[in-house]
Amino acid sequence: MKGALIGCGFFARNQLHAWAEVPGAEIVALCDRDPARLDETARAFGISRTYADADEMLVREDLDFVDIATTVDSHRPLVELAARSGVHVICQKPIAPTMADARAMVAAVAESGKVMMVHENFRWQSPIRRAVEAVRAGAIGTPFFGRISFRSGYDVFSGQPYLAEGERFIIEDLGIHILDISRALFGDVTRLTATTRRVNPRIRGEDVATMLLSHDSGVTSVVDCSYATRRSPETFPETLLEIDGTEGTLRLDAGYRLTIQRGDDAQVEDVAPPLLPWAERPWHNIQESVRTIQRHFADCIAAGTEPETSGADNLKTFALVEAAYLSASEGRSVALDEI
Ligand code: NAD
Ligand code: 89Y
Repeated sequence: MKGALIGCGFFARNQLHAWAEVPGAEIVALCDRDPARLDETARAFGISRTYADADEMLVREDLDFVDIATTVDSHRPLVELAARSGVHVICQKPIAPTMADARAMVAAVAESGKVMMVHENFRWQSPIRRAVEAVRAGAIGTPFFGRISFRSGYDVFSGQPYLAEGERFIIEDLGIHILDISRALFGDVTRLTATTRRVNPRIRGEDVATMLLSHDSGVTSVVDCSYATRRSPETFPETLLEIDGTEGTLRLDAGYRLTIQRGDDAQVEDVAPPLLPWAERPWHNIQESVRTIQRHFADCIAAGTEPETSGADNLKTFALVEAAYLSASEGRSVALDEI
């Protein structure tokens, strides 16, 4: 499959490195409206076909898919362009600024008959995947409680300065991943309650969020995230898990240590992700998941199947984001069918 990447910024280089390791897919063109970033990326990855304008690129290039790695405001126009052009599309999270935009994007691609996947990669991190598979296989019986926790003091603003500027921050940027992990573990959600705080005075949005979720399956989960937590060890970008089931417990602790306890028997496993040759600590966990999700996209297109993290599936994760902001602003519990 021939693809083009749109948006040559901070995160795109991970996607480009990963595409080079996806069998059957190749990035043949790049697009960015910033000429310096476009040129630098083209040189770094040896891709000579470059465009400042995505419409022009889709007219001139013969593509099978586009990979959208721009920030959220451009996602809807670019996904709709991909749909009009009849190509498969991967779009970075968060899918859109609003639920109405997100629904329109998914509908546009569905109408075109092509595949849409959201680059919702945290559930594809290998330590998380190991935990999801164990829970789905019944390793701890039927789960009834889960805590999915991401707490850090890592400076994300130096690489992604726009994160300090938006009215929304941690739920839209990071909580979205953690909420998606909760869905991957326990299924869809009926009700959510959230509180938010801003601790860092130099940013506009909230940097702490605590969410309580009731899942259709009967599980109650606590999803908490913070970029205002200074502690040792600094665990960025690890998501920690604590899950109780009818037959045992599962914990994913700091340092990628997975413990599955059934009765008195506790099995401890080191599930640290590999350090790919182009990756760097501490981002290697996220970087490996980029390769995994992109391989999943290519495999689904080849097999004619729907990606696990399809656009349609991601509407349910994005609805949790919207419900969390609504709950926090109105100080009440929100039913998901209100969103
Ligand atoms: P960035 O601002 O560094 O890069 C975005 C690039 O897109 C810029 O170079 C900009 O010029 C270009 N661009 C914007 N609109 C365009 C358009 N219409 N046409 C062509 N080029 C356009 O942003 P980033 O930090 O790389 O983040 C990009 C996306 O990736 C965001 O949605 C962010 O949330 C997401 N992200 C995901 C992860 C993850 O783990 N999944 C991690 C970091 C960032
Ligand atoms: O943008 C965010 C993401 O998706 O993963 C981590 C991050 O880069 C900073 O919170």
